[in-house]
Amino acid sequence: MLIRVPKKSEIKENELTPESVYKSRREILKKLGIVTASLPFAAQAQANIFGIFGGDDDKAADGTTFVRSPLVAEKTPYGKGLETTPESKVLTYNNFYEFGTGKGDPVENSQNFVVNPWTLEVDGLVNKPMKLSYDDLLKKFPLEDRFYRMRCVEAWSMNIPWVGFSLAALLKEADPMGSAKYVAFETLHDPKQMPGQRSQFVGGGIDYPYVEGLRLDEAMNPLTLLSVGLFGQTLAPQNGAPVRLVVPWKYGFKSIKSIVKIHLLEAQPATTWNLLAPHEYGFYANVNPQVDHPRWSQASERFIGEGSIFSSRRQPTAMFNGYQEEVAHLYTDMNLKANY
Ligand SMILES: Nc1nc2c(c(=O)[nH]1)N[C@H]1C(S)=C(S)[C@@H](COP(=O)(O)O)O[C@H]1N2
Ligand SMILES: [Mo]
Repeated sequence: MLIRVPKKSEIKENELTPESVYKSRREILKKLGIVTASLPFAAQAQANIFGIFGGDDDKAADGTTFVRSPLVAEKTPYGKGLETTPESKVLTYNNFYEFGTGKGDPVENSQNFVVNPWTLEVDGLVNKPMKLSYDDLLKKFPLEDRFYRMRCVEAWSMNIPWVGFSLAALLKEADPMGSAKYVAFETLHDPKQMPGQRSQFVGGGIDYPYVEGLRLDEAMNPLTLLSVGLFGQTLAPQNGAPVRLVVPWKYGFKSIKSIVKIHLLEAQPATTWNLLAPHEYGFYANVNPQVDHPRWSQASERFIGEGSIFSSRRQPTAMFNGYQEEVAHLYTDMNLKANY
């Protein structure tokens, strides 16, 4: 994971404009009746004639045209009191190398990604293999609001209100065999839709499909979420629609996006970043301020909140990203430095 300094041309309008100005522009557009979750092409052209977006940018201010749907979810106490990262940043500052390695590439290259129909297959060492459709993902398990901290290994963080259900609920339904010890996950492989899978250069040298894994007890922990939404609506493609993993006590690369396969097995599965740079990215990847990345410190992080991405505040990194009460017991006999 390289830390790239974005070129000026890659910086989104909403990173350069103070949030209040940016918001009031959206308000003006709303009053004019020409801004919705997805701005129709004619309205975009009209907005450009008005010079409201400026330059030759023909997209809505947050860069999204994909249509998301509202979700009904049960409120939960997770994340009470956390400061929310603005939705505009969660939607435009992303890592999803299948759509390019720049933070603005996923939103730019994924708006036509097809998420319905979708099939998520659950197989391997289970008594009841399953195939879930797009509708199953949204309706089979009761949805919950889960407001979690998210910490990328690159030392930035966000607080994101997810919608989803515990991975444990799905695994219980599939009924793991006694021999199952690990869970492997796989992202869609579709070079036609994902430019990073067509070119090693665009895709950051990763061998696709992107794969991840958890120990079965980590997968069964109540915190481990299969997310189908954020900010009360279905996921946008750049965030891993229609279904992605969220493991809030681990570095973000464990939270694999756009999953098509969940496979239970006996041996520890291979994982994408570990294959690419084994001495930098381990299988466990637990957030830990005392275990530095070989090329940078993990003691503190840049929290992405209101205001410019470049002026975000530094804050100390929390052990297990603040979830030690929920997960420390999983690692009592483990050397966390050796098992990074
Ligand atoms: N398939 C896939 N999943 C992925 C990635 C990716 O490149 N491909 N990037 C990971 C990384 S490094 C992070 S930090 C999170 C970012 O999630 P977000 O963009 O929704 O905040 O997604 C993770 N899941
Ligand atoms: Mo990350």
